[in-house]
Amino acid sequence: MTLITRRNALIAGLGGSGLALSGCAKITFGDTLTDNAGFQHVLANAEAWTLASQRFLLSGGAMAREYAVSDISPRFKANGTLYPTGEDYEDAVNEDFINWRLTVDGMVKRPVSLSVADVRKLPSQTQITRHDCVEGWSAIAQWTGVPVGLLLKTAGVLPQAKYVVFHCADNLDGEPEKGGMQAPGQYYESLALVDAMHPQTIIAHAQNGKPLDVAHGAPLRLRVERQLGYKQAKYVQRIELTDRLSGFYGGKGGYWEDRGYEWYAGI
Ligand SMILES: Nc1nc2c(c(=O)[nH]1)N[C@H]1C(S)=C(S)[C@@H](COP(=O)(O)O)O[C@H]1N2
Ligand SMILES: [Mo]
Repeated sequence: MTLITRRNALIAGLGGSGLALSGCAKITFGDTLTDNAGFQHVLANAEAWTLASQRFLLSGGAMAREYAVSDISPRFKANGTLYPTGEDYEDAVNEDFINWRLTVDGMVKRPVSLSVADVRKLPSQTQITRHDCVEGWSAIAQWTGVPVGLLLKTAGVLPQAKYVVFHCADNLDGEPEKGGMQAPGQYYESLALVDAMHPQTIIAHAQNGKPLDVAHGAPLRLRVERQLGYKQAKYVQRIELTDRLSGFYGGKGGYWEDRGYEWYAGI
């Protein structure tokens, strides 16, 4: 079972990247994307990423279970922020996220800034996985997106970086009944580099074959498949490399971590 899953993931990874890449190369030449240095770097690194994920799979790294299309839940509950407050997000929805940027910066050699359209043109992968929320519900969905590892390789992670911080667009109220530090705050999450580089860790732009809807994190969200629901940051705008988590928000590496949850939320 595990072997078959790995093998399929490997084939999907190789085939998917190769196909998408040749498609991208065509689009890129003689087109405005040529001016986008970040985008060019991502394409140049797609092959390096494929090799790296192949090595990971062959070395026996633990993969989250993947499911069949028939297992997809008819309804996937939305949780936490369902619609970020504020005019900026409202404007972004109204203009179909054309001015939304995803930046990769901090302890990197070459900061990257991508539009959602750029992200959609990058080599994507698709995985059907189960989401487990600590509140006691689970749901299976298919996610399509760009490996975070590919984005990191493109930006060139500096040797001193240890963590990857995901900044989100929403402010969430505390939930006093859960105890801990309950002031409202900006949602954010973070991962150790090894989990960010995991071949199933992606910035997803589609759920069940359709662009993400607002309740599920439009236009871009994190999927880190071997961890719990609260790590799956929605509305991601910025990916920041750092050597310590103490300088961010409450200092514990995430909105819920600052309120008492575990930082390493392995399933
Ligand atoms: N930006 C942001 N990301 C978030 C949250 C949130 O409130 N804001 N809630 C988290 C929690 S607790 C869960 S279970 C999942 C829910 O994702 P869904 O709304 O797509 O089901 O998103 C996680 N990521
Ligand atoms: Mo959750």
